[in-house]
Amino acid sequence: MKNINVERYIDTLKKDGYVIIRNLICGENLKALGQELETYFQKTPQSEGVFWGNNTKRMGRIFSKSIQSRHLATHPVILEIMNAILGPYCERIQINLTQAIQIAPGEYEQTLHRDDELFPFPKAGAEFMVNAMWAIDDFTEENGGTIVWPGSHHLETSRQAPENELVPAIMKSGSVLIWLGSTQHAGGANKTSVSRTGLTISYCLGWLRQAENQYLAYPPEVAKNFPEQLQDLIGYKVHRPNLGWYEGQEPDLLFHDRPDTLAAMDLFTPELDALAQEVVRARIAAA
Ligand SMILES: O=C(O)CCC(=O)C(=O)O
Ligand SMILES: [Fe+2]
Repeated sequence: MKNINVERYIDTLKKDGYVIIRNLICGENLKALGQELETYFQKTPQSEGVFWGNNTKRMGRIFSKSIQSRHLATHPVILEIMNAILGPYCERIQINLTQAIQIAPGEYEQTLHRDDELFPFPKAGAEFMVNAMWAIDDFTEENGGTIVWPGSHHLETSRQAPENELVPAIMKSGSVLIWLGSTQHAGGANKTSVSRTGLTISYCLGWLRQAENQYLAYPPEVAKNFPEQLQDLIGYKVHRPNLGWYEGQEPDLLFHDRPDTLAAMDLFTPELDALAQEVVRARIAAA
């Protein structure tokens, strides 16, 4: 792997609300990824609606459609960045959604938005989600490269930005654009004669509802074949304390067994566990 100064990317992401990491994947892996996605794009109808676009194809459930995408989701550089931004607000981060996006010639510029508008709750300075957009094709100003409003994560939500403040994320195939859920951005208009393909892998705080229902996208009989790190990110691990259990236990037990009844267990953080034990000890001592 390239020697990458991740700290520098994290600093830029916090300051500008977005960052581009150039050429993070290349060669055979990149080619295979493009081919895996293209096979499904050929069968996928156009999306519908003014936000998702009528001249765009969008498909989810990407970890089932592309083996390469599983490596991208757990890329150590990406996870270090995601954990740096989201880690302070949760016990573990999780996948929010996967969406491959193919913007066809003639598509209009998308409405400016913040992706974290999904979560209608005051954010109090916290980040709730962060997106990674992998460029499958080169992203240019003309072909629908994502448009970002730098610094907008500090501003009020607006559907319009001063024209000279919008920046197209120009990047070569194999690069990745990362932006905060609070950064205002949009898919660009495609003014060329060929489509632009990108793959979004979005991450969020482990205690939120995921935009793409991960347990329906990857039920246990599917997810059991994924690498363990990806299984955990999808959500087959409890967010401690006690969020997301199956019969009071870790949901990844379903990869091996499906017992009819189970003992419910405390699924606490070590700190909470120690505190709970301390309370009981003190009660016993006082009795
Ligand atoms: O396709 C893109 O470049 C970005 C799309 C986007 O921001 C979205 O659909 O939320
Ligand atoms: Fe978006």
